Amino acid sequence: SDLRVGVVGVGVMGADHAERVVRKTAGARLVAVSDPDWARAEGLGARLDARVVADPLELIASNEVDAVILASPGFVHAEQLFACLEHGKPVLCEKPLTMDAASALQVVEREHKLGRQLIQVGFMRRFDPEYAAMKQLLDSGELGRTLLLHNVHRNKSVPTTFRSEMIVRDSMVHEVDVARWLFGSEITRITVRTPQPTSLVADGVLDPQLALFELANGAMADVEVFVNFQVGYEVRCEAVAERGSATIGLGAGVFTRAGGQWGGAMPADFRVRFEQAYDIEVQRWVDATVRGEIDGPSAWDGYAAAAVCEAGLESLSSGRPVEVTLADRSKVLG
Ligand code: ISE
Repeated sequence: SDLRVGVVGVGVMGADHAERVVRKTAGARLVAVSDPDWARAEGLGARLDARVVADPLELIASNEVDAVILASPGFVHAEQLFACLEHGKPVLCEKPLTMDAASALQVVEREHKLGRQLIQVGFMRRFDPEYAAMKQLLDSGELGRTLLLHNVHRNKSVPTTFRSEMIVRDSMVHEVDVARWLFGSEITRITVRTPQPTSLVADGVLDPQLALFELANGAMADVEVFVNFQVGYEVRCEAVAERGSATIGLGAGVFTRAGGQWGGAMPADFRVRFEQAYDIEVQRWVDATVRGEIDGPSAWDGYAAAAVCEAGLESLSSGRPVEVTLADRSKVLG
């Protein structure tokens, strides 16, 4: 029988996942949704034929729910993750795992005590066919050792509530995971600097931001995150290796040349650019959950990203490099 999925938080991402479970995901069905905005939850529940549960912890505890997708804001993830662990519910938790390293490490330790992996973190770029192909090429050794990553991560625009810290914790966090995953190495130092901000942003928000990640294996990654780019949604990555480079994110669909112009269309937002990645991520998560073995980005991946972002926030305010100190993985995970 189908995996009965509940979605907590039905804003932009949660509603997209709820639709995905109903319309595109084999072996799963949507049974319940929860959101503080009752009207929003009710509208979606009616449209997708799912029960509306006011209290997210009640949805998580419900014996009608086998697995949970957490698409609530980061500041309520810790409490909801502990509830998923307490009730033994496999959970796909949208990034960030939690708001800081300490709470993220608590989640890792609490899950480890259970003796089985229940948490997958929504680092969906690992499932994007372009990123997956790049990793395969780099891992093949054909280009030699990878030395550098150059990342560009642009949103067309974000709500005025999107502050400087969220640019690190909600957006740059993807490049933190991409760097850890492509290099297979931890980030040991982060520096975040900002130019004179764009005038097209709410007062006081430092946008764009430039970051430098230094990794334990000696490699480096630089990132431009610009969340009010105005033109469209654009995520590019170039890996520079000893005998060549690989670039993804140029996919502009059909390139046209007409009327003295050339170019292609840009997607409006991440749900369009990464639709396939989200589809693959959720299908793979359902299949793994049904098999009883979560094999996607782990709570440790979420913790490591939270620790790098916490150091990134410190560097954002000081403008100076900040060392990233992780717990001893062999001690924590035994
Ligand atoms: C959003 O939460 C995402 O995860 C998108 O991938 C990212 O591009 C966007 O900036 C975030 O707000």
